[in-house]
Amino acid sequence: MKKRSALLFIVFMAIGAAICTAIVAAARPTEKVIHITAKKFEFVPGEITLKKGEPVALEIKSEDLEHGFSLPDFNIRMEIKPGQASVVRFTPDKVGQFTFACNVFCGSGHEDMSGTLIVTD
Ligand SMILES: [Cu+2]
Repeated sequence: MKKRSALLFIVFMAIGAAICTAIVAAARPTEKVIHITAKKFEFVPGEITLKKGEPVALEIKSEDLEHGFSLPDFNIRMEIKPGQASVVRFTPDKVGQFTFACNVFCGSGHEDMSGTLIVTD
């Protein structure tokens, strides 16, 4: 009898743990993934539209040489090395139009290497 209650206890604990895991997974908001390509001298896409409060992961790859990605309104700054994806996660907390740009000198068109982030309500 003792063995049986111990077994029941283990089964209940396992079910409880499974339920807790499912609740935690469901509570985590789904993150939107945006793939961006950086190349001389543009970002593709050059315009990104996001929703305020919606978590996002920007996955940026360089097609040629080292670039940067700077989005000062959201305190984002990162280096984009060729051959590897750089990922930044954030949740836009304000609505508006914001400029992102390359902040690593990459050649004579570097100054024009920028894009627009639109955050809607
Ligand atoms: Cu650049």
